[in-house]
This record gives sequence, C-alpha cells and structure tokens, in this order.
Amino acid sequence: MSRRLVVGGGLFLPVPLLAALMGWSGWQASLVTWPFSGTRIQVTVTAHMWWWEVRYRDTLTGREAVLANELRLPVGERIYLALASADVLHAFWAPALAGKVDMVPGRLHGLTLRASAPGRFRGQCAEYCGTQHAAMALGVVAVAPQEFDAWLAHQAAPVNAVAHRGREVFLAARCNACHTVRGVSEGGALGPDLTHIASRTHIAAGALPMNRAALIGWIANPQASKPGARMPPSNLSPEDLQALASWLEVLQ
Ligand code: HEC
Ligand SMILES: [Cu+2]
Repeated sequence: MSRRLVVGGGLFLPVPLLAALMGWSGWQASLVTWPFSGTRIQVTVTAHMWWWEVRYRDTLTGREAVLANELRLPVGERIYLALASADVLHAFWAPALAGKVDMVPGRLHGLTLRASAPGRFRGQCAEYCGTQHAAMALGVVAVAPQEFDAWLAHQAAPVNAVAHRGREVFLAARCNACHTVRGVSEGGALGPDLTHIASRTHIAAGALPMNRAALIGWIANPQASKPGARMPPSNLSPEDLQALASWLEVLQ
C-alpha cells in the first residue's frame, strides 16, 4: 500500500504533471520572446548611452520610420519589439506593459507587447549603464489604431526641405555628422534622428521638455543638463542658436 503510494504519488503523478507545466511555461515564454514574429508592426528599440533609438516597420505597407525616446502603440494590437544595444548592457522596462528585458550588445531579444487601453506610460532603462542611466526615459504612448496609422505615415515621411536659416546652420555646424533629418541630410547615426523631433514631448531621453528655450540650452551646452551626454557643446552665436532652434521647432 505504502509502496503504491510512493510510486504513484512520487513518480507517475509528478512526471506528467511537471512535463505538462514545463511545456506550458515554455510555450508561454516563446509567445513573448519569440524572435520572429507575425505581428504587423515590428519595432527595433536600440539602447544607446543614454537614449533610445526606435525604428518602426509596418510589414503591410512597407513604411519605415526612425525616431527617438518615444514608443507609440496602437491599442489592442500585438506589437513585436526587437531589443538591441549599441554599446553596453541596458534593459527595457515599461512596468505598465511588461517585465524587464535585458538589452545585450551583439544580441537581439524579443518582446511582444499589447496595450489594452490608451494612455501614457513611462519606460526606463533598468540596468545601470553609466552616469546618465537615470536620465534614460522612454515615453510610451498608446493610441487608437487609426490615430496610430496616421502617426506612422507622418513619421515615415521626410521633412519638406524648405529654405530656412536654421537648416543652413545645422549643415554648416556639422550637426548632420551625428544626426539625420530625412529630406535634409541622412547618414548621421551617433545621435537621435531629428526628422520629426517637434512631434515629441521631450528631448534628451526625458531630461528636458521639447520647446525653444530647452533646445537652445541643450544645443549650446548639452553637458549642463546631462553631464557626460555624448554630444559636444557648440560655440554658435545667439542668432545661430535661435535660428537652429526655430527650425527644429517646425520639424513636426
Ligand atoms: C558627436 C555627435 C553629435 C553632434 C556633432 C551633435 N549631436 Fe546632438 N546629440 C548627440 C547625441 C548622442 C544625443 C543624445 C544625447 C542624450 O540624450 O543622451 C544628441 C541629442 C540631440 C538633441 C535631442 C534629440 C532628442 O530627440 O532627444 C538635439 C535637438 C540635438 N542633439 C541637436 C544637435 C544640433 C543642433 C547639433 C549641431 C549644433 C548637434 N546636435 C550635434 C550627438 C551629437
Ligand atoms: Cu541604463
């Protein structure tokens, strides 16, 4: 009797039960971390010291867009994120939506997200990555699907290359060595894509609000608001700074 209990309760019961649990948890884990995904919208989020590059691909329309420090999601839709790092170890963490996932140099980690209601959430780097680790925020915005599609179409479009003194300053000061403004100058990839910078609420990964005064202060001396930031100070005249900031402000 006691032998039957030991063999039954100790062997025949737990083995299939544990196997089933293992299979189930493996399947659940693969759903959120599967590296190739059938979702319509695929986003690559690349962590840099100390900002986020966010690259969208709509697999239906072929639209692509690059932005920074902001992640937009259509409510109710599963979105695949490929998480990467350009330098050191970082971690993606948007507590309202998902748990932490490491971002490892040379590797891609996958995460599938679904926002169930519209709203604004805060994301943050969750792995100490140097002096400005704390100033590495990612704004997450969940919006209605139609609004999302219009937003992505807009983000995918280059800017109208209208004549503007600030545009001349941008090129003359070689800001384009590090920054891309699609429609004006491409190839700069050491800093955030500035094509639609004025459509974002913050600059410098949440360190400053997006407005003219903040832009001027930042461009004159990024080190004052974010010591260690990988952008050098500029020695532009007040007029050039004004022109530059007023041009960036119209890049909606
Ligand atoms: C050596 C590369 C480099 C150069 C040159 C450079 N930047 Fe930057 N820039 C960066 C980096 C890196 C960041 C991100 C800093 C951070 O958030 O930690 C940045 C951030 C910015 C931002 C905030 C963008 C955002 O969405 O957060 C603006 C605006 C900006 N730079 C404008 C300029 C302008 C204008 C010039 C030319 C006067 C310039 N930069 C020159 C590297 C550079
Ligand atoms: Cu960090």
